[in-house]
Amino acid sequence: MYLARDDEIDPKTNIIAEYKVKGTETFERMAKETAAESSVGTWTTVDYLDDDIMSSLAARAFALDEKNHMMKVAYPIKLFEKGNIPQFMSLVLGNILGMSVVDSMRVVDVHFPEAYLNEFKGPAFGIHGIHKYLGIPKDDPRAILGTIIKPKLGLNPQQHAEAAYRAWKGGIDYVKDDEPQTDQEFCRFEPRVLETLNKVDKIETETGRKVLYSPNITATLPEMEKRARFVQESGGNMLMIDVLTVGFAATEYIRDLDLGLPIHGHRALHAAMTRHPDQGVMMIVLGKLLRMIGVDSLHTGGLHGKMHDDELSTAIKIYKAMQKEPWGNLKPTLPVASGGLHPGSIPKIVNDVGMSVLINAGGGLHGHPDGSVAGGKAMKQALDAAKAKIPLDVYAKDHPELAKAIELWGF
Ligand code: CAP
Ligand code: MG
Repeated sequence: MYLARDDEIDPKTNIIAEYKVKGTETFERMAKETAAESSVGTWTTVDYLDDDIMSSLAARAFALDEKNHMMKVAYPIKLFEKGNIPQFMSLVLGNILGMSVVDSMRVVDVHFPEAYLNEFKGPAFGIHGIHKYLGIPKDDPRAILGTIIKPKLGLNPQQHAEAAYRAWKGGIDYVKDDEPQTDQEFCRFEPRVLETLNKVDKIETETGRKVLYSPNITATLPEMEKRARFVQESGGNMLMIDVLTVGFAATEYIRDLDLGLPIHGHRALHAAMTRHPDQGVMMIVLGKLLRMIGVDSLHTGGLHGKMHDDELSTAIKIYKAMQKEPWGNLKPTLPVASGGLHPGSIPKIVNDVGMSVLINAGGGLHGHPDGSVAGGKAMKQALDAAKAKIPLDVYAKDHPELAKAIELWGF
């Protein structure tokens, strides 16, 4: 019971999860308890659990690899309500991570049959929709350059909008609010949105370029809907949500309003689940679920920045999972590199994960010795150099803003 041979598992009718499990119990016992607790079993037998239920709904552990502490569990697709991510998470990422029979458990990856995947809407825009809005040709993509208004908090709406304008003036495509910026008395949401959207119009009139601004609507769900509709009515072109602190259901609710605004997903809180090497849920799992519910762009790790990342090959896997096409009928989610990045980071990032990415620099743009406009120029120059495959120090010889950025932050 609760165990199977690899060749008995049909990936078309099972969701398959990979777990890293450590403990002092026998590996087989931990595997069986995991499959039982996350499907139809519990800690002791109960009369009502008959053969029919077992044969149709019992999860089965397989591919037990004790040496590497790895196992897979096949979950019959019938265990899951179509289109219901919270229920999926309660089963596959739920009780089992707290069972005392294991010392630790980490959800390493999850693989979905197309039949389950295609019950979700996925991103309304995704990579290609955002590229199209910005006029980036599908057959010649370039990284999208973004910034976060810094300081993280404290600017008033006019100052916030001015900092955004300067970054766009320098040549970047996208500005976001910082993740803890919502509707505080020093910077109320509505005036911040209106002031900054005025600058969107200004820059588009001045340069003919399309630019994006994603106000952070993170709040209670009724308030998020109110703010999202305010952005839409004010002529906004994107939203931002701290998708993990508001939750998957709330994020999906906003996406399903179909307001015609791409959703940028910030992943604050993820480190509580992703960072520990033996306990929690890896970012690739969270990323797949957020792509399914339709986040258009999602932070996926700085690769070469200030925040903790798994080893590079593991971090790159997340980017590939977001960019993967086809993946059922779901559009690809734009992966976002951020955290301690600056112009010198750009060639390494596009070398690792290609051009279908968004690269965000907050301090690495607004901290430029000559200010935010120069910071934006330096970012753009670094991307131009990367695209032309010219080393940054060579390109910097006749690009002073880049020269100053790499003098200060290196590359
Ligand atoms: C980056 C950032 C982002 C982090 C989030 C910050 O600012 O705005 O929230 O990148 O981390 O507040 O630190 P800097 P991740 O560019 O000034 O570092 O992308 O790993 O989720
Ligand atoms: Mg931030």
